Amino acid sequence: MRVLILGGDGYLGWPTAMYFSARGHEVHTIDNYLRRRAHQEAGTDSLTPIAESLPARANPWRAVTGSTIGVTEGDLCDWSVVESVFRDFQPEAIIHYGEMPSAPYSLMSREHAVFTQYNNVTGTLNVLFAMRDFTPDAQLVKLGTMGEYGTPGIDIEEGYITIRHAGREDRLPFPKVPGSFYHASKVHDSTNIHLACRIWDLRATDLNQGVVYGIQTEEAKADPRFATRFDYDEVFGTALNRFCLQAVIGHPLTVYGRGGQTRGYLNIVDTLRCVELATLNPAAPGEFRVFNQFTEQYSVNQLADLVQRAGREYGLDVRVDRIENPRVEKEEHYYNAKHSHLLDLGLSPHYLSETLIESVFDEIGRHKERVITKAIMPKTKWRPGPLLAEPVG
Ligand code: NAD
Ligand code: USQ
Repeated sequence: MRVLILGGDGYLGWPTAMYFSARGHEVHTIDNYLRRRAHQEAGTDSLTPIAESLPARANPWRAVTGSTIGVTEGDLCDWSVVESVFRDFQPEAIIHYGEMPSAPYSLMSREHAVFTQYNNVTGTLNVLFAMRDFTPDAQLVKLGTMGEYGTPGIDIEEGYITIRHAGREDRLPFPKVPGSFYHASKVHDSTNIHLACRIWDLRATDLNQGVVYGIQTEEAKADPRFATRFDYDEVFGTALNRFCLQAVIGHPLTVYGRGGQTRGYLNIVDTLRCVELATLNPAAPGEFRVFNQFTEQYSVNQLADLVQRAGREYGLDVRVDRIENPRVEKEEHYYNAKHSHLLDLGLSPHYLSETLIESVFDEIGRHKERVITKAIMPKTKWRPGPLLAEPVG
């Protein structure tokens, strides 16, 4: 299958490119290095050293495996880039990771909020028009987020809910209450993709993904030049990855507020399998399918406990600090999200265990001299004003 991977230089995009290439698909990637530039501007970096560009990753991949991963270094917001790749490559599947993925980044300033929504919504609109005009039979596999739903006091369904109102009933998109301008950009994308499916008969799967953890995939660990990025800073690092790194370098775990914030989590190897399952079992023409893509639910406190226990086994002295929450979010809440569609398609989850955390510790330990400690404590607040310097409990 001809598979186009948007955001192919990213934490998830690069391992996905290798995964599909290793399985005999013809892979092409697009990326404009937004993530790399954001790190340069902030003085932060990936923990793992990664090759300096997509061609510098794709060339050794070809030398070792004999398979080519095509590269376009360009911006999805630039129509001429999107148009020429769709015309030339004629993708059968488009896997879309190519967006600005950080909630704190989108709350840094007015400019960051505007940029996030412009970048994410415009890039996706360009992709939808390119599909309509050049590859109407192709399918879109789009990375959305569980954060589109927020934390409602009812069970979260997979995309749709049947509502009875004033004596009538309909199956409608599940209500969305996103918690950042980034998460809101994904809601806007979902609305636009759903509309495009209805009016142009496009096929799409929205993968509402939970928080991803882990570094190693089968392909990424085969050669140091195939490594994916691993971020732990306050802007791009995600909860469990940050906690693992903090444990290894002896930094207290940064639990925000009361720590009851519950989210869906999944291992990076399951991300690749979920995307593959969605791609190999496409939506029908006109169908806008939604899968909730995570394997387990944890509160922040439960994650901190797990990392502390695994750390003890590993010989680390792990302290947990409850610090002032820089975000505005519920810190104790009901959370029960359905996630059966990908299991029904054949997903066998890799659940979080202390053994797995210890292998993440190993990998972090190998690069710990690269850690930029000043990048760890949160500075970005949802509401203006200073943060408390001391732990709150
Ligand atoms: P990432 O930043 O590492 O990857 C995104 C890639 O897209 C980057 O390489 C970036 O340079 C590129 N990009 C962004 N805007 C672009 C544009 N306009 N043109 C071309 N390239 C562009 O992030 P990630 O963690 O790999 O996330 C990938 C996708 O998955 C994102 O859409 C994110 O919202 C979603 N997601 C991630 C997680 C997670 O925990 N990592 C969880 C749920 C959803
Ligand atoms: N948190 C802490 N301490 C930290 C970091 C985070 O307590 O050091 C808390 C946050 O306050 C939040 C939870 O952990 O309650 C998750 O935060 P996160 O930074 O790991 O995840 P989030 O901001 O939600 O974003 C990440 C990805 C994003 C993706 C999302 C999936 O960056 O691309 O969309 O996870 S989800 O959370 O399901 O929306």
